[in-house]
Order: sequence, then C-alpha cells, then structure tokens
Amino acid sequence: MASAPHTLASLPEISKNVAAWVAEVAALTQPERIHWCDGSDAELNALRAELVARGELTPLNPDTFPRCYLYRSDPTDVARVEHLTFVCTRAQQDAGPNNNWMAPEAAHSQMRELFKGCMRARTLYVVPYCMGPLSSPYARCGVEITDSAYVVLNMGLMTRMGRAALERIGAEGGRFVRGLHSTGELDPKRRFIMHYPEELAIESYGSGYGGNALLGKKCHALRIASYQARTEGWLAEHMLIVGLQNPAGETHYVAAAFPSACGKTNLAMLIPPESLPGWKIFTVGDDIAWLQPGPDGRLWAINPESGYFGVVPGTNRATNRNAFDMISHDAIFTNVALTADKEPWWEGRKKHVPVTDWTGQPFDAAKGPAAHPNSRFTVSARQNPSYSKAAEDPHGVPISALIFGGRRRELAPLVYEARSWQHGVLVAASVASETTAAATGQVGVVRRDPMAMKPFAGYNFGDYFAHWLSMGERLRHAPRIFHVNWFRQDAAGKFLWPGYGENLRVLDWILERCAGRVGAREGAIGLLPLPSDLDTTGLDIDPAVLAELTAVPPAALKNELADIRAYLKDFGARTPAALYTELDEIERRIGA
Ligand code: OXD
Ligand code: MN
Repeated sequence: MASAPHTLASLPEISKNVAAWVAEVAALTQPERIHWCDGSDAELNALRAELVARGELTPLNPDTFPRCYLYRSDPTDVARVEHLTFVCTRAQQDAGPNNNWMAPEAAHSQMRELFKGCMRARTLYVVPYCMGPLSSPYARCGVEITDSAYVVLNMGLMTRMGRAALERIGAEGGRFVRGLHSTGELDPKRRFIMHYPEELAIESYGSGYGGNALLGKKCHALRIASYQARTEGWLAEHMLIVGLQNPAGETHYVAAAFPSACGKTNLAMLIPPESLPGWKIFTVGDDIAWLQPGPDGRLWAINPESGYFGVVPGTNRATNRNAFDMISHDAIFTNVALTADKEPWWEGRKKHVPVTDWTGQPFDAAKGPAAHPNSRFTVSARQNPSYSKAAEDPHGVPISALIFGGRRRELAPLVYEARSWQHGVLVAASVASETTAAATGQVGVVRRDPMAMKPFAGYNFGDYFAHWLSMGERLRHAPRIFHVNWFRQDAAGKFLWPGYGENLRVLDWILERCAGRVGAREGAIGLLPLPSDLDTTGLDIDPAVLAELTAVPPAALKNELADIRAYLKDFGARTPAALYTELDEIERRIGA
C-alpha cells in the first residue's frame, strides 16, 4: 500500500546492503555528489532538462515528435563490444570457449584501477531496478551505479526503476545484482565489460552504449541471469514473447530467439496483413524472456524489461506501423540523423531528407549512411499499440512454441519443426546467422549463434545445452520447437520471402502444428510444411519459390552437419552426448 510522502523512508535507509555498497563505491570513485534515483517523473524531467542544458540531449520537433530527444554517442562507442566483454568465473572451463575469460581477482584489480577516482566532478547515480513485474516471484532486482544521466533515463524506460525496486530489495534481505558502470574517458583502449556470475556482479567501464551500459539488459537479464537460471532450474533467453489470437479467438503465446538486429522487435509487434483478417497480435516482450516451468507442467514466460531498445533503420509505416507510431512521441533516439525541421531521420524513413548525419556533421551521402546502422530508439513498452496487459502478469504467459532463427541467405528453409525436445535443442544449438551492426566487427559473416545467445550466455555452452535438455525432462507439456528463416535469397540476392507482417503465415502454420490440426512432411532436417498448408491467400508468390523455401538441398545439409559437429566439439566433454545422437540421426536420414 502506498504511504503518504512524508512517511516515506529516505532511499539510503531502505536497504543497509545497498547503502554499504554505495559507500564503498563512492570511496573508490570519488564522486562530487550522490543521487539516489526514486524513478519519479519529476526526477526524470529534471535529468532530461539538465542534459538539454548541457547540450547532451537535443529536443526534437515538438509538433511532430513531442517529448522526443536525440542523443549522439561518441563515434567510437556505437555498439556492443564482444571482444571486450568477459565472463569471470573461478574456473575458466565454467565460462567456456564461448566467452572471453579472466580470473575474478585479476579482473577486479584491473577494474579497480580504472574506477579509482573516475567520478571526480561527476554525479554518482544509484539506480535500483527490478527486472520483471514488481510483484512477480520470477522477477529479480539489481542496483546499477552509474555516472551517466543518459543511462539513468534509459534505465527509467527499460526497467521498473526507483523506490519500489529498492523496497523489494530491502524486503528480500538485500540480495541484488550489483552493477557498477562509468563512462570513463570513452577510450576504446580503456573499455571493459566484466561479469562475475558467481558473485552476481557486473563492472562496466568506458562505454555509454546501451548493451554495454544499461546493465539491467544484456549484462544482468541475460549473462548473469542465465547463470542464475541454471542453478535455480529456469532459463534466461534472448527471445521475444508474442501472443497470437487467431480468427477463431484462440490466443497462444510463442517465444522466439533471433540474433541481434534480425527483426525480433518487428515480429513481436507484427501487423497482420489485410489478406489475413481476424488476427490480433499482443506484444509481451521484444528481446528477453525468462522462462520457468509452471506447476501445470507448461513453460511460462515473463519479459524482464519494461521498454524497448530497438534498431531504428528500416522502421516505417509500411514495414511496421506500430513501431513507427510508438516512436513518434516520448522516445529517446540515439545516433539517428536530423532533418531541417529537427525530425529524426534514418535510412528507410520514407519522408523528408537528412541534413545532419548521426555524428552531427552536414549529411554527405558519399560518406556513408545518415543514421548509424545500429542507431536505436528507447521507449516505454506501454507506448506500443499492440502492448499486452499480460506483460504485467506476475506469473507470465504459457508458451506453446519456441521458435529459433537466424539470418541465412541459403540452406535454412522458411520453417521446420523439431521431431522432439531433444532434437529441438540440437536445432537451437545449431543456429547460425550473418553478423549485424549490433556488435562491432565485420557485418555479414555467418557464425554459429546457439539459441541466439552467443554474446549473452554467462557460462559454458556445453553446460547450457545440458541445462536445456534437462528442462525438457522437467516439462510435462513442453512447447514444440521450430526453426524459421525469413532471409533466404535467390542467386541474384533477392529475398524469396516478403517477411514482416507476412511472417504471420508461418506463425499460423506453427500454431496449427501445436494444435495438431495440420500435418507435415518428414525431412532429414525435421518436419517441413507442405507448401499447400501455408496460407498464401492474397500473397503474390510463385509456387516454385514456395517449393524452394520449404526444401533443403541434401548436399548443403551434409556440409552443414559436418560444420555443426565440429562446432559442438569445441565444448569437449561438456557437450551432451544426446546432441551427437541427434546429429547421427539426421545423417542417417540423408544417407550420409
Ligand atoms: C540488442 C542486441 O540490443 O541484441 O538487443 O544487441
Ligand atoms: Mn537483443
């Protein structure tokens, strides 16, 4: 029950553990002042005004983009830095070959040197947050200490931030994830993102970019949480959660994992095509799902986040009207371009022309795109026209299907179903995708990205696969597992499938499979749709193209299997034997 303001405890009094840690960090970082965030509108308004006064935030056109702001990051700080991201477990094998590793003591002492005095003349913000609905038994809390007001504003949108979260931490006896962040000098040579899953701690220095600096998101809700989930018997995954109501009025929820910048936000808020009337879509989450076996033997999911940090380029009224409307007010844009009348602009925004590029220079098409390819919006999820009230349900939503996918020019068919949970774990562990601008490094290179968790699993993938297998054993009504690929191209590089809202046709097939209402063709790779079972009403697609999309060339599959086998070997004895059994079975089926 809310108390009258004058009876509220002061924030530092709520949890002795938090206060003691803040004092320890302040002694190390030497801030000019300490600000405990209560998460109120007044606080966030004051912070925004302060950043505008300092020239760090630019208010956008108040008529067309009311209460929207542009933030320009340092040009060397525009994406996640996987090569500077470490998982620091006592034993290197526990972090696994899928992570960069450093011994915890060595990492702490290196970071201590960086943090020493780094907040002089700066404000230290204490940001208590809750990942998941405040009353959910599945939610977990953390406190981020940061010297960036931009981070505070973003955490205010992305998490349940402020007094209520701190009260939950106090009531839980002070157990929380400790995240220490400083933008430092923004020097790429002095930039590290360290995770200590055994201590529930994160240290991030030298970056202000979302994935490196909003510690509730990738660092806590995926890397630390995946480790915690293994020890506690649940899953923390890089998945959207969406509710699909069919024309008969039945609603089913699915969770889907795709690597970064492969369209999770678009799928989570998909607009049904006009030729498929009667469908409704409800977004529960667009990036992260925490999945728990429920007492009914089904898998239940909550979205730990309360906002979206989405990729801007490509968003327009035709590709995703919901997303476009959602970001036309009360949004923070990072690294987009500007039009003459102070509207944000990005590649794929059909209207207007950019005059200033994302770095603040006059736009010159010869020098590259106007908006950074990884430019982002941050908005509250409640602004999404398809926002589901179930996102606030403390018990989450029951999941009927788990969907995995990557960006694959060739080979992977439009959709197929795994024969069993065990086969599904192999399918998910074999996900591969072309890299995107969400992380620094080369774009367009195919790499293995099991469960779309390559950059985010806080422990050895071998153990992670075993944990996935054991979850299947615990679920009496496990969701079915599917693989999709929206990105198949023909020899000339043309996409074979229209994507976006039309993906509903594939989701429809998936739900019909779950309901046992449609058959499938046994292929070596898994259960494939008969082209005639995909609803193509109103879609102009050549039957030959549909046949190509639902078939797998055996020779290419053979090479793929060899590659998967070699990849799994990287995890040595920790790779569960069951995955090799599944590979053998596919090879037997293609007669390899
Ligand atoms: C993201 C990412 O920002 O996956 O969601 O990089
Ligand atoms: Mn993501």
